[in-house]
Amino acid sequence: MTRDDLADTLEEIALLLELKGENPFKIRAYRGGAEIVRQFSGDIVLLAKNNELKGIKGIGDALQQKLHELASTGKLDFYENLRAEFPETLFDLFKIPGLGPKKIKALYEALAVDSVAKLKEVAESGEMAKLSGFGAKTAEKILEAIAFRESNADRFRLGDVAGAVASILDDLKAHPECLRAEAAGSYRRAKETVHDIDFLVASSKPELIIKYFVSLEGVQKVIAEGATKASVYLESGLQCDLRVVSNEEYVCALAYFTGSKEHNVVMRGRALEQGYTLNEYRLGVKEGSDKEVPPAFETEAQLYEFLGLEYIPPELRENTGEVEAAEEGDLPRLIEVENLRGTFHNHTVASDGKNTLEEMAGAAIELGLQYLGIADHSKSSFQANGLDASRLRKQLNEIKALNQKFTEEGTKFRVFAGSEVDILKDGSLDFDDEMLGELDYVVASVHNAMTLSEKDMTDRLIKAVNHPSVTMLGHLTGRLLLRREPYAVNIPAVIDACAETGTIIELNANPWRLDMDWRWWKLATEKGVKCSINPDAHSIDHLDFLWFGVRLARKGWLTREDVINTRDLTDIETFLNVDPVS
Ligand code: DGT
Ligand code: CA
Ligand code: ZN
Repeated sequence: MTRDDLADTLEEIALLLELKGENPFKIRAYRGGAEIVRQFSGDIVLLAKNNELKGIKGIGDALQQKLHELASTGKLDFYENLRAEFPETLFDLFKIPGLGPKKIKALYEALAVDSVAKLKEVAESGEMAKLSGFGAKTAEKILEAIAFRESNADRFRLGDVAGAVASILDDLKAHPECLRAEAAGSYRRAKETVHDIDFLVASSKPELIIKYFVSLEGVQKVIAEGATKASVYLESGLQCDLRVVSNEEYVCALAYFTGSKEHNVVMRGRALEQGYTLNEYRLGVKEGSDKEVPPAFETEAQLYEFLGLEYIPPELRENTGEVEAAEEGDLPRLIEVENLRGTFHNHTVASDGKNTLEEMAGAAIELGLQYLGIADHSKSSFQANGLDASRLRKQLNEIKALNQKFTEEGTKFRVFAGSEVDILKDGSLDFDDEMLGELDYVVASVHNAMTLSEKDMTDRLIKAVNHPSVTMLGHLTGRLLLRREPYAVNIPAVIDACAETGTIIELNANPWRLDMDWRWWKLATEKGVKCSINPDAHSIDHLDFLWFGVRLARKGWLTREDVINTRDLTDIETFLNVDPVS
């Protein structure tokens, strides 16, 4: 049970009570409770577990008891019973963007919509458009959302599966008969979303490894189990395949199952040209060729070298020019997580973060970073408790005092005072120039009016980029992976504007975003635009998102030099044109 689990459950209860037409006060109590659980600064899960919620404003007796039951047993009878009053398919409606509780309630009552299939039907037939509060446009939007959902079915965000993958990999490696193991496929290539996980193990006892794999904790269902292959579902619904090969076959199998398919096709063609065949088991001699059988490879680097190529890191294996570059010895030296020295774009309790300034700084110090940029929301993001100028000035003073303290105690660490300032609909910024001028740096982001035309959105972003105070653009396209499409924007035009003005583009490392998309970074760096890998952390745990950011930066061919927050504190002070703390 996490904080989000608790809050989500309360929110769902509120919705179900609403569908039942229950007392609005009761509904509001649950919804308010969910919000309090999300915002609470202490360890709410532990307090709930220990039944110590008494005295927390907004959480009455009934809610206390339910949160306790949920946190201590992982279940809540009240909720289960409530859920059972509705068809299971109804709950899929909650995941359709643009369909809030009010609309669900209206559809459910007027048209008996209790599944996505039924929703689609009434949207297509025109029945929905006739309902009050709906219309042709809403129906169209909902159909789009359904199509988006269908095209993303059975995919998972990299960040949502990484924990499970690492744990299975650890388990596999711990088996005494496992010689080597890796998670190959799109996961190893750091795709932002993956369909399934392709595990590969080298062993001379495949049957033991297979038995062990299908009985691992976390495996919910075995789909197939053979002598050297198995497929299972985890509790999350994620499919995991395992292949066991001999140690001699391992390197070719790893290269094959890492893919991508397109990269493999090119590699196979290259092998053929040189008189060899390459498949999932080995590099062999082509019929009629006078080449000798090569020795088994110990590493992928040897395989690439044998074919006259530099080692191609998995993230680059998408057939977007990596083989040609490897042939010329022109591959970039990709950034590594150890290269990071700091990070910008982090939130605190002042807006919608969960940890204080001091806690965030402390966690960054723990990670070995030299600086942390704070960028809480600005006032127009009222839903995120954005700061107005006076609250922001107060925060500036707190940051100043904290930096002073670090200097006095000899801690080589600095907090940079920034803001994630809203780019308003017309491209102007949410603070006046005087306020912006007091900041060390500015992240400018779009948080509302996301349905502008491509031209208007592009003009809006370019106007912000041209503001002299804007250091970097935050989450360029606003996408939420598997949830919300990027808004319409001409990315090359924005990249050009950033190149002209020296504006940095953020690689937002939150696994829901991973925005700007990896496919654009080559263009950006060709134009000389720098990247900042930012976790957009809303709690100390989120600083770990940097790991995903680096993986996606590598996928975008970025080097240490391309990424601004690999610079050390002194360099970054010069870059931002701020005086060192004296
Ligand atoms: P995913 O699972 O959709 O996120 O993407 P991948 O790349 O992990 O694809 P998957 O799981 O179907 O296959 C894993 C790798 O195996 C793939 O990247 C390349 C290799 N592979 C699979 N099927 C074929 C094929 O028909 N031809 C070739 N050349 N390679 C294949
Ligand atoms: Ca896969
Ligand atoms: Zn933001």
